[in-house]
Amino acid sequence: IHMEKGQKSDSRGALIVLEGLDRSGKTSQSAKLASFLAEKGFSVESWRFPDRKTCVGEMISLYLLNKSQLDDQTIHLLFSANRWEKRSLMETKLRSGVTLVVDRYSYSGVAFSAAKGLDIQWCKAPEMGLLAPDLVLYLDIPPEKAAERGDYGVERYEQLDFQRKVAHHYKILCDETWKIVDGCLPMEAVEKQLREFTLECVSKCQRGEPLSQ
Ligand code: DGP
Ligand code: NA
Ligand code: NA
Repeated sequence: IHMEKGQKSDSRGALIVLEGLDRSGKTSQSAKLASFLAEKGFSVESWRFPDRKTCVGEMISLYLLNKSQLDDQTIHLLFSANRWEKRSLMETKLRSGVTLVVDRYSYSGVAFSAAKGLDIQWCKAPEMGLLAPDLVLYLDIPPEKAAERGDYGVERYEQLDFQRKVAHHYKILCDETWKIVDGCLPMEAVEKQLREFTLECVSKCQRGEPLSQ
């Protein structure tokens, strides 16, 4: 969607997505990034997908905890539905000037399902029409390094061989909206790079860059 003529198009929020393998540090970095923006005086919210609190999200959570079995196509569509059920709220927030820092989005949807061998175009189809991020921050970490981090292996997808395949598919999805940050750097260095890319993006959106799908 593009802003209609005559509509005030300045100062919409930015849609900033963090992506990466499990244990890449996304979750703590998203939280830090959101607090940084809040301290700077931006109106900001921290979101994550899957959102396990909705009905669809509860089904996803049971699946991830190996408490339910679903075939690959079914869980794929549930993850996608979980993003769709938040789409209109997401648009309202962005248009009202709230920047969203989102831990995982459609790229996780495609990379994780394609890693199971599903056709990549089939995987992308249900994501079409969701809002396009203004910036994707990819925390790049070798799967072997991630596997050494605490609590690894608790959930379904935290298996080294599988995460190697996910990493491969993320590399295929990478485009010009992505900024790749070395997730093996010290936390503060990662934080600094994420802040720089984010500030650049946020000011662009404030200048009236339209939202797109
Ligand atoms: P997280 O709460 O960020 O740890 O994510 C839970 C797990 O679900 C993690 O292994 C990544 C995976 N995941 C996130 N989004 C999707 C998705 O859309 N599709 C699939 N198949 N997996 C996803
Ligand atoms: Na995880
Ligand atoms: Na996470």
